[in-house]
Amino acid sequence: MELDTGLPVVGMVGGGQLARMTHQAGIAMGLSLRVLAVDESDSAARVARHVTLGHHTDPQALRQFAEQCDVVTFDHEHVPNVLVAALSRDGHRVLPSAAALVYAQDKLRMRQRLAELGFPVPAWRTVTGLADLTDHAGDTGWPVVLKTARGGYDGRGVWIAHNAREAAGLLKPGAAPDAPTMLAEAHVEIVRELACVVARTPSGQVEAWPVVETVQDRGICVEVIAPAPGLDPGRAREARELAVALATQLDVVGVMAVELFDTGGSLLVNELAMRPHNSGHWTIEGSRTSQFEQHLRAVLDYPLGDTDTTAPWTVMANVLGGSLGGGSTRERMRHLYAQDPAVRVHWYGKAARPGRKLGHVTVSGAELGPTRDRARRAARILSSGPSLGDRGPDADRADVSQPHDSQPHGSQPHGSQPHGSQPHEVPERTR
Ligand code: AIR
Repeated sequence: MELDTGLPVVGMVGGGQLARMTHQAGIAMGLSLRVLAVDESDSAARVARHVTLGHHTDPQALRQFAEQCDVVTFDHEHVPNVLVAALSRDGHRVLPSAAALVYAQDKLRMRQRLAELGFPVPAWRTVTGLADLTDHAGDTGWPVVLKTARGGYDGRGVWIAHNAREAAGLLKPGAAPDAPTMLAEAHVEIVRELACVVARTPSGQVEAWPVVETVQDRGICVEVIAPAPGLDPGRAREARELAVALATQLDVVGVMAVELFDTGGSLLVNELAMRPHNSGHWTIEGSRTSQFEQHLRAVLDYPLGDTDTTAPWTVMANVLGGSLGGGSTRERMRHLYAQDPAVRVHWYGKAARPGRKLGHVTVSGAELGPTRDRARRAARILSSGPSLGDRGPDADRADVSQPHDSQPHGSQPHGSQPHGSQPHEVPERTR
């Protein structure tokens, strides 16, 4: 407990954007999140007051960090499960527990447990060698999805083999590890991907947000639409009930995201995450309680907040690094705010790398089409700079081609290729 405020100390292992946004939510709750970060330039380390530098795989760093905290929680799944268990054995309060977290860390364990509990999952099998992959294809047909059980994220650790030759290339005979660390899954024909984010307290209260549609590009989430458009109310109820039941049966504490495949006729569980999740970023503006606040409430065993929406539609679009375009980040921000001042922007303070999540934007509205267009356009402007088509809803009102102040950064006309001579891909670092 912080002696001067009388409030508990929450520590998060990992200093990424999820910790950064959790810290932001914690401020209003009187908290000042402790962060165990690898580097002082990590997203949350740039903004939190109490940062410990150390690696999430170092037992001593974890122990010393936990000693400063009343409760320890996570910004990613990469802390070895045995170390999470060791912290609890040493008497530290760690949430979610190692026993629950393993199902978000190890896809094989997750598939086995969910199948035992009777939750719907794609056909799968453990892969210890090429024969398992080809046998699986014998049952489900090609293509077959090959996944690493541990450590994959944002499209990494997932491969698709369309035929035996490709499978052999992925898994050379004799090259498979001794312990089963891979799994094969049926390549499910899906209509779209959905997600249901829930939070659960140690006392067993569970709240779910509306089911959302997630749009992926090469394995990376690029857009989230809340609620999922055109989802049959019965199916939406089924997804929420499934997520609530999963959180309860796996004894999860904190936020959990359940990624789902919508096959048209049924729902299948794809993946689990036990932390705030990209598919819940929309809740900062689009729900009465954000997933970050809810995660803190849950790990502190406070009663959970209301998950009702604040608008008929909310669309979140990620700003990814890597696309070449003109203009500094400041110019892009000026352009975006001039075009569409109601867009909510969240930068994570990260250096740009291709495909890296650098920030996101959120737009709420009464009609899905324009709301989605605005979110997409805003993300495009921030990641690649404005293009000729980027005339926002207020374009006639705000003359974005003539910024009103004469700062040198803003003096370029927008909408053509004026910045081509000085491409600037790396966003300015923000504090
Ligand atoms: N994260 C964790 N699992 C999935 C995601 N997106 C968040 C966490 C983590 C950060 O992404 O906040 O710390 C790592 O981002 P990056 O770009 O450094 O890989």
